[in-house]
This record gives sequence, C-alpha cells and structure tokens, in this order.
Amino acid sequence: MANKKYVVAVVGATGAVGQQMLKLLEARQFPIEELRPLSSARSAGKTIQFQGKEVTIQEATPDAFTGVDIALFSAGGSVSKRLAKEAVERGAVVIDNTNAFRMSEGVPLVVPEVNKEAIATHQGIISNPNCSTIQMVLALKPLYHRYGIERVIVSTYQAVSGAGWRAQDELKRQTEAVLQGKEVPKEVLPVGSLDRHYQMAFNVIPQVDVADQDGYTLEEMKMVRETKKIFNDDQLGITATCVRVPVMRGHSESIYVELKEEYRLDEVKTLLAQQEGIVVQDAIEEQLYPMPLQAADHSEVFIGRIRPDLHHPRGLNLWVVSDNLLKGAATNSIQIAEALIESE
Ligand code: NAP
Ligand code: 3JN
Repeated sequence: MANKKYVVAVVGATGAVGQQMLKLLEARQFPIEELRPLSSARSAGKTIQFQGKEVTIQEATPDAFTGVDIALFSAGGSVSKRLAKEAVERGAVVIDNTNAFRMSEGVPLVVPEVNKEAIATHQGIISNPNCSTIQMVLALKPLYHRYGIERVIVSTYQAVSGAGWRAQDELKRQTEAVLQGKEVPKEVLPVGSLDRHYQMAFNVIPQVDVADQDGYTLEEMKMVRETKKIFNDDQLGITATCVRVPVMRGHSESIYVELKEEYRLDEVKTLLAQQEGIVVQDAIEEQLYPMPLQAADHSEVFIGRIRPDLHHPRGLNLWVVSDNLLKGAATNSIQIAEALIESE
C-alpha cells in the first residue's frame, strides 16, 4: 500500500542474524512507523541505535506483539514455536527464520527470486528457508526451469557465523589460543546443545546441526526437504554433506547437478548471469571465482567454476558462495517482507 508505514518487530534483535536485519531495515529504507527490537530477558532494557535514535530492547512476550504488523523472528525454533502464533493472533504477519514451521502445511517457504508467488498463500506465518538451501535453490532455479533437474549432489563449506555469535567468538578465541600455544576453549561447535565439542580453528568438522535420519545431519536433511518443498517437486533427487569450516562469514557449496536434458555450457552461463540475485564470477584462467571473504557483506549469490562433467552429458558442476547472514537469513526475510507489502 503506497505510503503506509509498518510496526515491525525483530525477535532476536541482539543476535548475529537480528543485527543484520536491523542494518538492512535501515539501509533499504523499509517503511517503518515503529521498530520493536525483542530479545530474551537477558538483553531486555539494553538499547540499540536505529535511524539515528536510541531504541530500547524489550523482552519477547505475547503482549510485546500488540499492534505489530510484521514480526521478523530469528531467535531459534523454540522461541518461534512459543510466540509466532501469539503474534499472529495479535494481527501480525510472521516471517520466521527458524526451522519451526518450514515444513508445515499452510506455511509458504519462500526465496522471493524463486517462488515469490507462494507468499500469497500464507495464513499468518511465512518461513525463511535454511541458509544453505537458499543459496542453492537460487543457483538451481534457472536450470530447473530450462532443463529440469534429475538430481543434485551438494557439499557445503559453512561459516561459523551460521551457528550464532558465540560460535564466531569461539573461532576467534580458539585461533588466538592455538597461535599463543594456550589451552584451546571448546564450548560451542559443532553443536552448542550437545555435550561434545571439537576445535574449529585450523580444522574442518563434518557436522552441522544434530544427527537426523539414515546417518544424515539435520542441516543435510533440511537442504533435502526444503528444496523439494520450494520447487514443489518430491521427485527431485538430492543428497547433501554439510561441513563446518573455519571461516567467519559466507557459506560455500560445491554443487553437482544432473539435468534432465543436455545443455550448452554457454547457455547455462547466460541463464545464471541473467538470474536476478546471482552474480557470475567464472574465469579460472584469470583466477576469478567466488570466495566467502569477497561475498561477505553482499546480498547476492556468487557462482563460479561452472564446468561440465566430463563423463556425463547432463552433468554440471557449480561453486556457489553467499553471505549466510544476509541472503541466507536477514536479506531473504526482508525481501519477503518487501514482497508482502508490495502485494497489499
Ligand atoms: P545468536 O547470535 O545466538 O542470537 C540469538 C538471539 O535470540 C539473541 O537475540 C537472543 O537474545 C535471542 N533469544 C535467545 N533466547 C531467547 C528467548 N527465550 N526469547 C527471546 N529471544 C531469545 O543466533 P543467530 O545466529 O542470530 O540465530 C538465531 C536463530 O536464527 C537461530 O537459532 C536459527 O533459528 C535462525 N537462523 C537461521 C538461519 C538460516 O539458515 N536461515 C541462519 C542462522 C540462524 P539475548 O540477547 O537476550 O540472548
Ligand atoms: O549452521 C548454519 O550454518 C545455519 C544454521 C541455522 C540454524 C541454526 C540453529 C537453529 C537453524 C536453521 O535456520 O535451520 C536453526 C533452526 O531454526 O532450527
């Protein structure tokens, strides 16, 4: 609606993702009448700067959603399960960045460049996919629509910021401790809620999130289930290996795609380059390819190392990098909110 302004709550405003949401709401000039930053009782009462003013963080309780139009949730699945419906009952549309409702019927799972039309089907809650899913489905979208996709084999190289600000802090402290020959603190990674923790600095850990079915982790199964839901295609074959690497920000993915039809490589590159939200950086002779350090702080998905499978005429390899806190989380949520208000 033209000129309308909105009361926007950010649940998890002090977190790694919530902080990016606040920055983006400001930078993208989201039409805000009132910003309501919410957190647990731990941070309630602290202040943040927003649009040049000091705003006090409130505790996220059911009544904190009174009068809220749009609630951006990013404080973990249990908080969303406890409070999202309370927010909806008080008239808000919830855009949820957690796993709580992603696979629920009646909850659209949206990457705006891929399936914006799903937003219109919402019944109060719209889910933001997992970060590893978002950058992959955006890379697959033009290929899926032009050739069809038989199957996908993906391996991820995930930054520690995906596991929250404590994991980022831990990587810094571990790196310093190793370099200074001190005892290495191990409290957060690979999974904060589990008892066993490993050193992340100077290491690679083949576990993101808890164990799930058939020897896969939950992160791997999120990629499988969410991709099928976003493309509305249960037949899409996909297998994932998710790995944590000592990178602060930016997830990388090596994606092998087997298309349903044979393709021309130049056409694939053109399709990817024309896709909104994608930047192609692909010239191995010039050492041009995406890397997380360069992708950090940008909202696009960067694609390079585009090359054929030399033994399969429908096989294709891609290297896909994006800032997990931006397109993987905050940017995608705010794009959903923008699409939502555009459609009013
Ligand atoms: P984080 O840095 O650890 O921050 C957690 C945030 O949640 C803080 O603001 C914290 O507030 C708040 N919080 C914790 N318990 C709460 C409670 N009981 N009530 C209200 N607020 C509470 O974590 P993060 O990296 O920002 O991630 C937060 C969540 O976002 C994750 O758990 C996940 O569900 C989701 N996420 C999604 C993606 C994605 O793939 N799309 C990526 C990363 C994260 P205090 O300051 O009060 O502790
Ligand atoms: O580890 C990553 O790189 C992404 C993490 C996402 C995440 C972390 C904690 C809880 C999620 C998520 O968005 O799937 C959740 C969750 O909501 O279950």
